[in-house]
Amino acid sequence: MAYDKSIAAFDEAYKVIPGGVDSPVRAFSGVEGIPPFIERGEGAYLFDIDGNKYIDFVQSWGPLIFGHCDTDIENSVMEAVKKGLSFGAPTTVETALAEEIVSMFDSLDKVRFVSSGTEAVMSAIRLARGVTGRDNILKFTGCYHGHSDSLLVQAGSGLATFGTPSSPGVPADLTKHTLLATYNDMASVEKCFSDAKGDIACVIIEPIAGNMGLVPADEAFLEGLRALCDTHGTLLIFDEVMSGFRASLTGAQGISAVKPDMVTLGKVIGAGMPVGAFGASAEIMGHLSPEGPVYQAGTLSGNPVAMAAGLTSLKKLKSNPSVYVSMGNKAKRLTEGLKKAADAVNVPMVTDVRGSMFGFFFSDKLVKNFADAMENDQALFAKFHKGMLDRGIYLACSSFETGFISTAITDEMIDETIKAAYETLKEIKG
Ligand code: HOZ
Repeated sequence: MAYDKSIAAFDEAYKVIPGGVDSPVRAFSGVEGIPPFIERGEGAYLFDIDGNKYIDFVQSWGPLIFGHCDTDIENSVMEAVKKGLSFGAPTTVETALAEEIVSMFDSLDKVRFVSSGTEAVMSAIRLARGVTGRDNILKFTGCYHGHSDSLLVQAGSGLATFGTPSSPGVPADLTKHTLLATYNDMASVEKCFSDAKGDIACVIIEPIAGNMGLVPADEAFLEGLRALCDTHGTLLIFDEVMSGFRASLTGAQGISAVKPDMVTLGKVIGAGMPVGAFGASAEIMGHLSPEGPVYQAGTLSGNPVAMAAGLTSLKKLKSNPSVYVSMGNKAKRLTEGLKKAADAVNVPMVTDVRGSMFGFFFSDKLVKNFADAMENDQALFAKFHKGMLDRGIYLACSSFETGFISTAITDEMIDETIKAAYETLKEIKG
C-alpha cells in the first residue's frame, strides 16, 4: 500500500503538534511505519488520505460499537446541532441519558457527566477521597485510568508499594498517596492494606483490563477486593470506561456478581463524541457539589450534542441486546482463527474475548497481570501490525491494547482478517 500522503501529513503535523499527534498512542511509536491519516469512516471501514481502505478493529479506541456513520446516531446528532452546540445550562437530554444509564446498573442511583474518561476517573477519585476523608488510593499495575496526576504512577521496588510518578510533571508528593498492587494477586492487595493500616479511600480497578492487552480479573479476585474494601470502609471503583457497554450491556457488571461502590464510564456512552461519566449510590453522589462539598465542574459537561449521540447509542443497544451475542461470536471466530494461523507457522499465541472486546498476545503464557503481558513478543507484534495494515486490517498500534468488534463487522471480514494474519505471519517467519 502507498502511504505517501500520510507521510507528508505526518511531517506537516510534526511541525505544529508534539509528535504530530494529540494522543501519544496514535504515533505508531511501538510498531513499524507511520500512522495513516484518516479521511473518513463508513460502517466497518476506515479510509485514509491515500485512498487505502481498512477493516477497523480500533473504532476510535472503543466508542464506535455501531461502526462509523451509523444513521440513527448521525441523525440524532444533526437534530441536536440544529438546536445549538452548547448552552452551559441544564438540558433534558442529560437527564434522559442519566436515566438510561442508571436504569441499567444496579450499582448506580446517580451519574454526573464529564467530557472524557480521564475526567470521569479523576472526579471519582476526588469524590472517594472526599467521602472517606482519606488520601490514599490503590490501583493496579497495568490498569490505565487516564492521565490525571494521582494515576500516573509506576511501581517502585517491592511487590506492593507506594507509587512513584511515571511522568515528569507529576509531583511525587501526589503519587505517594497511590498504592500499587498486582492485578489478580490478592496477597499484593492485602500487603498494601496492611502497609497503609487500612487507611485507603478507594481501590480502583479495570474489572476487565483493556490497557495491558485484554486481561480480565478473576471472579475470586474481585470477590476478595469487595470483602477487603468492606472490612476497611474503602470504596471499590470499577473503571468501566472501556468495558462498559462493550463486555456486555452493563460491562463487567453484567458478567461478574461483584458490585462496586462507584463506576466510571466513557467511550460507548458518547458514541464517538467526548463524554465520560461517574456514578454511585445517591448517598455517595450526595457529597458532590452543589449537593455536597466535593467540588467538580465543567463548561462542556453534558454537552447536548454529545448527550444526544450517547442516548441514541444506548437506546439502540438496550433494545437489541442480542448484538452482544453476535459480536461475541465474531470475536471468538476471530481469535480462534488468529490462533490457528499462529499455530500453522509455530508462533505462540494466547487469546481472550469478553463480549465485543478481544485480545491476543504473542506468548505461550496465560496472561494474568502486567508482568505476564510484558513477556509478549513485542518485536513480532510490531512486524505483524505493519503486515496487517498493508493488507487492509487496522489493529491497535500496541500489543497492550484491546481490539473491538462493531455491529458493522461481518463474518466475511473476520475471515479476511484471519487470512491476512496467516499470510503476514508466514511472511515474517520466512
Ligand atoms: N484507552 C485508550 C488507550 N489505551 C485511549 C486512547 C488514547 O490514549 O489516545
